[in-house]
Amino acid sequence: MRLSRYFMPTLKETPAEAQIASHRLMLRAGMIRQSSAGIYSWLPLGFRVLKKIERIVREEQDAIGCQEMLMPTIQPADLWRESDRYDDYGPEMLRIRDRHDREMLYGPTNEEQITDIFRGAVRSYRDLPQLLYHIQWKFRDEVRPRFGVMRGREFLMKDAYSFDLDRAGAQRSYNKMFVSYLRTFERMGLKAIPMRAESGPIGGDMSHEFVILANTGESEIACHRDFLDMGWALSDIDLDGDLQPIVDAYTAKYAATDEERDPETERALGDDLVTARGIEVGHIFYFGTKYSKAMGAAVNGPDGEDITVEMGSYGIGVSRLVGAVIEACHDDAGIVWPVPVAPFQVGLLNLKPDDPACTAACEDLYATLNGNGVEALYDDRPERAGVKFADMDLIGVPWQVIVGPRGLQQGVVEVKDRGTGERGEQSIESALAMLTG
Ligand code: 5CA
Repeated sequence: MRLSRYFMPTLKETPAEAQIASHRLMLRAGMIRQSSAGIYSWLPLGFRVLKKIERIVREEQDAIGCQEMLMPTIQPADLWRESDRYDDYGPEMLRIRDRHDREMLYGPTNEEQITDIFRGAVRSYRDLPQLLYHIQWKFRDEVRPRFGVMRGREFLMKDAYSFDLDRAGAQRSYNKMFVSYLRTFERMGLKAIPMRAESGPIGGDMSHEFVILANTGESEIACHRDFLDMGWALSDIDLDGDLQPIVDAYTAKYAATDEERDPETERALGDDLVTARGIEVGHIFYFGTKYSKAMGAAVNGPDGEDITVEMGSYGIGVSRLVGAVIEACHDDAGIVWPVPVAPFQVGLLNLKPDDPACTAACEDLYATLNGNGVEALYDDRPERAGVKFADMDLIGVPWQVIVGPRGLQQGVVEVKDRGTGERGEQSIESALAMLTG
């Protein structure tokens, strides 16, 4: 992508309404624009990151055999009356009437919708277990939408639902999701700690929140110090095997969100206790037959008897994660993207676009990077070098290749690692070998 053609409306001034780094940086880097309170448009740069995050989430859901589908954003109110949640949900639910005066709502989550689909389609215990998910926009009319995409009213969520014959099966589904979540967040360069959590309006008796530690987080948490430097080596796990030992290992030590904190355990931990703030990026629930019973979702068992299915639901805040990654990865100059979620891998800075040698070298580099599938953002604008450095630091592309006339005379370009700030001169060939390797 050529920056001269790219729609990336950066801001020099810090927007007054933004209180935390991620909100500030997303506005300044031209990633999002507010439409109304808690509702945002995703501009090209922000949308690229959203898609990268969505893709990692999707790959890790697929890896545990969870099947992707797509349910609508608008749901009929009657479904929510069946589960008794229509009145319970209160003013957070956006209620709509269609032209026939039918009561509809913009879905804040999809338990009712998926249970309705399941009960109409699945008859036999042989068809279980089932794991289904979708990645779809949700609406919750939050009292205090704030911090940009972190607490929005419209937000993108991955929500998955499991259907099992019995509690042991439901536990296996829960464990798959638990491990999948650890892997998902690790791939984004984040360390998300699984914490005992309250299950809230969703109900149920087993629930974990996945929380990233950050000073600007909205949740107050407490955990054992060991979580801070616990190794997260999860790539070689057999996802079809018994995952209970892994779940046990990650839940053996104390980690709890605010509502679940236990003063006695905390006293006993002494110096091993850490209290901190965090961002909830995922939340998983086992709720047994709460919805299946209310809505009549049962299958025929081996002896012809009716078995009400055991369910769980599993959410990831996909759009919130964009902000959460920035909270975890930024410095005074701007965003520092972890490579897997970076909007581009390489920023190519042409320091003198009116110099034919510089431009020829840049065009060559740009074509080679593109040809090797490396996503490059080429700053070919007729701007001062200082502006280019500041913008590229702000948008946080992991590698910068800086091309200027003086270096070129010696046959070298400068390569900067945005993460460490290290910069060094290299021949064009060795820079390319490193970036395309
Ligand atoms: N039905 C369940 C699981 S599918 C559910 O809705 N869980 S939730 O309420 O915890 O939401 C799942 C995730 O969505 C949260 O962990 C959080 O990361 C994200 N989320 C929730 N509310 C918002 C919001 N207002 N803005 C951005 N992300 C949100």
